[in-house]
Amino acid sequence: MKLQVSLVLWLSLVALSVCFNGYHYAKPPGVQADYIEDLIDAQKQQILTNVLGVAPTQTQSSPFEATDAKAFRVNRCASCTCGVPNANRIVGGTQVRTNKYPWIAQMLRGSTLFCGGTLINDRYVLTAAHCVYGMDMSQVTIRLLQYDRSSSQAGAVTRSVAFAHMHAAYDTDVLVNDIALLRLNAPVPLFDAMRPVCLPSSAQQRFDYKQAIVAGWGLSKEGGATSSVLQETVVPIITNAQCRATSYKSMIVDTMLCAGLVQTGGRDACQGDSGGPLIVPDRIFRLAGVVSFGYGCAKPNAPGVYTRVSSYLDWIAANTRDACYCNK
Ligand code: 4AZ
Repeated sequence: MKLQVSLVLWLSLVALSVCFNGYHYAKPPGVQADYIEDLIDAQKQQILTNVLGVAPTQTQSSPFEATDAKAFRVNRCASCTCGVPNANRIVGGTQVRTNKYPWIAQMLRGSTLFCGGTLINDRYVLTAAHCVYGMDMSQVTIRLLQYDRSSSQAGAVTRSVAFAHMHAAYDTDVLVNDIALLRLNAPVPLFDAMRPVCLPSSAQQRFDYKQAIVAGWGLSKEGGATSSVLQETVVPIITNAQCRATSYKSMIVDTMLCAGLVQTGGRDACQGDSGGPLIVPDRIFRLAGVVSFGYGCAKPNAPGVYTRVSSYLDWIAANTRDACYCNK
């Protein structure tokens, strides 16, 4: 009896907290907020242990990768599909320049684009810590769905940064943990052409030897000019062992990822692309890396270095609990 009352009381409190948590989208039937489930499970275990003196046997199977003990648990409360690009459509014989990668964000100070970023849910843009470090974020604007910067595109979404969460262990000397989350001042409606990217499926997803796409409005060559229209290029992801055999040597740590043409160079991210996405097609597009640094741009023996997103899934989940992720 005591057990039932406690459980009912707890479940009512959780239901109330879900109602007041500011969800922006109706939760589709059957889709449960993962971390709420965790809380309920933990509380149930505690109550049963208190009452029965023993913990119940675990019968419920996890909806996440069974092998991954620290599965990435987020609140999947937006009814959308992450990682789906927009197709270019032909309407009345005129090509409509749609935004192929709707998750790509611009970071602007005044009208100057200084970094990129990636929308990962309805509230947060993931970027590089060095795009945030020492910056007065009240002066920064985030813009989405503006593939051509020279036009004031209809449909562009503009936000300010309510809070910048730089990784606490970002180290400016060795450039490790070059990752930051930007909480937007208002959620982004995830309808029509607007979709976030998908995150890696687990901490084990490495993307070695995959062909990835890096995109941004940064310099189109070293010492050149920024681009007005979004540029993209395909770069192969190499292993960290291969990357340590280039000019970077031991500075490449496990939480970094390298991509580029080591022998010839010629394709790379460059200044202004920092913070932007390195994405890999895996049925949908997943964010494998955040543009971090490099010796110059597109040089042989100096591939682009990225923050390895799969190393930060727990950190991302823990710091985006108030956001809605796509449920598919
Ligand atoms: C930069 O300065 C930068 N070639 C970003 C990426 C790369 C080089 C420089 C990679 O923001």
